[in-house]
Amino acid sequence: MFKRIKEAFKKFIESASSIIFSREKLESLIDELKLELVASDVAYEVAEEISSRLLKAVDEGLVRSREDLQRVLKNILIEVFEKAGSVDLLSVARANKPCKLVFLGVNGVGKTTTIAKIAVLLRDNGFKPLMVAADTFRAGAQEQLKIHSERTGIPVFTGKYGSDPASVAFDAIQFASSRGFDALLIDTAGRMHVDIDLVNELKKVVRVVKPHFKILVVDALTGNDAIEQARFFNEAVGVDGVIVTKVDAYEQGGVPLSIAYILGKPVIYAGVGQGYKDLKPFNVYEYVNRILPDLES
Ligand SMILES: Nc1nc2c(ncn2[C@@H]2O[C@H](COP(=O)(O)OP(=O)(O)OP(=O)(O)O)[C@@H](O)[C@H]2O)c(=O)[nH]1
Ligand SMILES: [Mg+2]
Repeated sequence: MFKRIKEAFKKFIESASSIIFSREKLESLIDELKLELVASDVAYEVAEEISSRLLKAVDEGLVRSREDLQRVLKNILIEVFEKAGSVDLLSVARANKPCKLVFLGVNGVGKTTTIAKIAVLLRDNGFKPLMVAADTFRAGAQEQLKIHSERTGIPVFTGKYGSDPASVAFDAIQFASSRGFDALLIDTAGRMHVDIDLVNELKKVVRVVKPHFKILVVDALTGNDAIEQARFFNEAVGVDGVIVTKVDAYEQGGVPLSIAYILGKPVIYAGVGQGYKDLKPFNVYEYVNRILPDLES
């Protein structure tokens, strides 16, 4: 996990250790680091921010040793995540019953699986969740959620193919309140992310549902695409938090950092496998410690 970005930081800190800490030499190492970061799925503006903050620290005389570099880098990374804030989804759900969660994301990122994972998590925490198949566009979308419903025993609300997703979501809300469901997980259509019809459809769903939380699901393995999708959905309907999937197979490492910086919204969970329990709360400190090299090594 996150091998490549860790390697980038490690190489940087090790190369820096073997030189005298002059501005000129550090500057060229920082330039190299920037390129390595971009190759590790760090969005250009984030890599740019990291390098200019590093140079500033150098100019302020804060970087005289390998330990200094490590500390300065750690502070820069933590600050990116602190600016993005943090959200405890279970607290949001407890504070808003019935809690309405809308899931956004393009096809194939793991959106449906993630909905089932969150539904299981909510059930394990005492909620009565209902999954809602508001993707009435794509053949198979409703069946996918039904399969997860059969496997997990968590009910699903479906509508007719071709019907208006917003009206399916609206009906689901009525159904939930009459049956005592206290959390709705609404699956929306994915398609291509440059589709204006999709934007209008999602806007309508959001207008009708008035969700308490809009969760964007992105696939870490798509790298820069995931970052572009984040920008797109955030501009289209606004995103409150992000779940990054397939982190178990992800080596580049930069996607969570880039998303936090670019959206200024928290990464709340990481998908770490195909099972329903393969979902981990995203821990900023753990992530930062993982992508920076250990000083001893
Ligand atoms: N390794 C791994 N696989 C995952 C993870 N999340 C989802 N998957 C797998 O990714 C594939 C696609 O997941 P879906 O949930 O169907 O994705 P989707 O975004 O709903 O896709 P469509 O509805 O087909 O567009 C499935 O084989 C999932 O098991 C994860 O965190 N790790
Ligand atoms: Mg799906």
